[in-house]
Amino acid sequence: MVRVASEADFSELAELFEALGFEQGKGWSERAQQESSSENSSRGAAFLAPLGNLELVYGRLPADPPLLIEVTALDEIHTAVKTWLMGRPEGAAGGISEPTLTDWNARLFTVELRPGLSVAFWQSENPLHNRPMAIEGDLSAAGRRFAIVAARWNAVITDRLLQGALDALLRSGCARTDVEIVRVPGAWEIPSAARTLAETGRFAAIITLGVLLRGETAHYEAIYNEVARGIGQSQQETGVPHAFGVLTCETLEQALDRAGLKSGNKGFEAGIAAIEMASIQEKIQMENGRVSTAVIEVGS
Ligand code: DLZ
Repeated sequence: MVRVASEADFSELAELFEALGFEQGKGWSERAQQESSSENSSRGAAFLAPLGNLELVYGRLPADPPLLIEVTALDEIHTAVKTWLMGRPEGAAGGISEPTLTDWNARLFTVELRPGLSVAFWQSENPLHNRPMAIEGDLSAAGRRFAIVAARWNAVITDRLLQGALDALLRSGCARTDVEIVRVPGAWEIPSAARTLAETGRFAAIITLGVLLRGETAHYEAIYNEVARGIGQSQQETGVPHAFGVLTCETLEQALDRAGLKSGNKGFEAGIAAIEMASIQEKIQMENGRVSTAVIEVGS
């Protein structure tokens, strides 16, 4: 929360943040009942930052303006602020400095909206600055390609799993044209199709979907073990994440529960796991320049 000196400063800053694309949160306004002096009224304007951190500073502030905003794309923000300033009736009256290196390993520019009202934007030059402790995937599927391998055996269930997986991908921003669906006869055939798709190098992740019913499957354990081993091996040897959405159930009723009835939709869960793993894979590669894999199991 930042207290500003006047209503004019309040409006000026609010306009600037709106122009920079900050999403507006719920503001508030409070007026004293008896007196109308501005001393007795207050207003808040909220701007939502998708990622934020609270920084306590003891001693001198690292720069002059009391309002220091850390950003991750300083040059783009600089251009946006400049454009906004030029569009004001008074133009870039107060002035905007060029981004310059500070003595605390950051680049910073200051914009003076008018005398006495300045804001500084800065970006750390340390690539590890404010990095979370763990690498975590995001859940955006936009711009990534996915393949789904779905068995036709027990289609009444696998169709629902497929619907769930597609739902996860499309609702997470994946384009329909970026999803390739391959139908195979049964669970036994999933690993070879998954491996062929993974080896093309065209997909960020593969989603495998099938249902094995213990009561109806001869050599159930042997088939299940082989399917799981084959999918895991394809993932490990190609480096492409494979989400495991092969259900192993005692009965058809149990399988139905896991395909959209009582126990969620394991196809949807496999879709989300694939999206997350695709993102994690990308981040690990960016950080370390190498590929890592992990087993994702959502079935059983
Ligand atoms: C043969 C068979 C049996 C008995 N049960 C299942 C099953 O429960 N789930 C499944 O996905 N597939 C089953 N299959 C078919 C095999 O997976 C495979 O498609 C055939 O044996 C042909 O290779």
